Amino acid sequence: MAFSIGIVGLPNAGKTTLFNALTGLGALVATYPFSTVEPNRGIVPVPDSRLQVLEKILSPSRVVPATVEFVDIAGLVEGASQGEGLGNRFLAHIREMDALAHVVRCFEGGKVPHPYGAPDPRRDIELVEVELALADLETVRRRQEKVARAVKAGERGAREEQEFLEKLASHLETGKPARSFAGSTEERFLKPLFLLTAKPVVYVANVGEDRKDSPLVAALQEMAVERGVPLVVLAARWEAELAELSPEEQELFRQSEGEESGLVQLVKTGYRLGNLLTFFTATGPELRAWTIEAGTRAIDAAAKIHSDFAKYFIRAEVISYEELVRVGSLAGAREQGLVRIEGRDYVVQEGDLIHFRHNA
Ligand SMILES: Nc1nc2c(ncn2[C@@H]2O[C@H](COP(=O)(O)OP(=O)(O)O)[C@@H](O)[C@H]2O)c(=O)[nH]1
Ligand SMILES: [Mg+2]
Repeated sequence: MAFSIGIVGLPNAGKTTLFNALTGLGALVATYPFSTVEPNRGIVPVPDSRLQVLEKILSPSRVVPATVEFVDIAGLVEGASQGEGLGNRFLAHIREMDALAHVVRCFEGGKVPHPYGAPDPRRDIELVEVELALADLETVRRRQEKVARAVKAGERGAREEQEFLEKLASHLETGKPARSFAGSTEERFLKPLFLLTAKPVVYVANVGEDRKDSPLVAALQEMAVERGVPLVVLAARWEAELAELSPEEQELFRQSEGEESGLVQLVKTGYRLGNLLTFFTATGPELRAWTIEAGTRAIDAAAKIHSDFAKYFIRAEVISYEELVRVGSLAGAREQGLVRIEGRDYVVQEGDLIHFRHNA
């Protein structure tokens, strides 16, 4: 399953515009067109310049980048945590996500009404986070009832969990997200709750064109730093318009921008939220980037490609991206003994190029 990032935010923040802009990214990363699973779900290639370098060295006939899934989650209204409006469905959608991209409106835009008058990043973020924190509070309360019974029954560890839940509940009651809860070191109690506000998040400042230095962005920046949340600044409408041009035209516009586009930064940042890493395979004609969680063993990485690769696993032949690039050819690397033989328990590293030997 792809790593999925839910786009959340107040109405008219630019969520759908951003989603549409992301659909254009497929055109920029050759050979992997953006594909829409449902109207609001799309698979987006992760831009990775290493693929172009490897392509030169290995001359594959096909290149397949890693992907992430973005989901445009509409339906937030005040009271969503109480099941108002589309509240319940909204919360259920968020629960399925691995991470969140929280779009915050930083464009004034006279014609586009703001649900609370005018944009105010701090208040706007808090409105969304409070709704999510309240929904989490419900979850914690339900768990507290169970644990109270376990404490009565004298179950081991129940008292400890009870204390943890009490502190967590008071934290959420103030509208703060679980991810900023100091006690979240208690992973074993926190994780099974699947709280919405424990999910990693990136803030997205949606600015009007050429307004990357507005006071609204400055306010959001301050908040992001306070909370240790990464921030990406982009102009969703401009990006969405670019997305409709041909890849060549897009390149021209982007070159004149001179920096990595906000959209690319967002995909990369979203990917990083997942504690994920990328390894490569070059089997037959295909060069491909794969996504795994950091700490994954070779045998589990093999299973990701095909369950038979794991079942009939013999060994992994591994070279790091840096070493391969330094030597400049796979044959050369082999001659120099730089292609390592690793067993099933080898922990895959970022940028490894792996050839799995198996007798499937
Ligand atoms: N002026 C301006 N309008 C924008 C910008 N981004 C989005 N919009 C407009 O704001 C309105 C709401 O955007 P939409 O993406 O539908 O918001 P959503 O409700 O969060 O999905 C649309 O009319 C967009 O064209 C922007 O950067 N500047
Ligand atoms: Mg929308």
